[in-house]
Amino acid sequence: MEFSNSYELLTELRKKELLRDKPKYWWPNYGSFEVVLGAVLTQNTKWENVEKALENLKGYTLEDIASFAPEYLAVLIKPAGFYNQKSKRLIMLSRNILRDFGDFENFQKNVDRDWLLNQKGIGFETADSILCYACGRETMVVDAYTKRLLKKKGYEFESYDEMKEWCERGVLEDWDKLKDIYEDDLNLCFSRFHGKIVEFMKKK
Ligand code: 39A
Repeated sequence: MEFSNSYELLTELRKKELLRDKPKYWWPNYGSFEVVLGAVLTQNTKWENVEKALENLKGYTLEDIASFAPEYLAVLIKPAGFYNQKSKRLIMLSRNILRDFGDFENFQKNVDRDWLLNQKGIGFETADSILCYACGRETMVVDAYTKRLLKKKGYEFESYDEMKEWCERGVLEDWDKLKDIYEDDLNLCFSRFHGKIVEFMKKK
């Protein structure tokens, strides 16, 4: 695979039909509170373990998680690892969402990256996952898969944000060629681009 900017990388990945059987925005249950849970649970573990934990959380709302005892939530999310730490962080995050935004819909509309980065245990990748896949914002997630793929092709970056900007820049510069494919929806394009990178690297 040869590319000299992120538009060319996306074009190469599109030929591989990596998301054929996946949801439209790739992340399951896009636009829901479950995405927030998944974004925290996927830290330092495989997605397949996150799926097991999410299965145990099916039907629980933001309000439920905020009211759980840490020991109870820890048992439910055990498959995702680091369960005591993740349990406390998810409860605190849920309580802070309710305190500062009142409900999940208001959180989706009004949260920003700084608010997320100020929450315990939320770094750049988790914050951007929540913004992109739970809140529908025009921002791209990059991760260890992205870093590994780009490094193999000779691209190395000083920071998370530099790599993210490289991924976003090529798409924005050639948006006239992409906008019809992605229904004039930049969030859809960034969602699928990240998803394609992950699915491509998982097959390697
Ligand atoms: N690593 C991952 C994933 N692998 C994933 N899916 C597959 C669906 N998600 C949503 C997040 N991180």
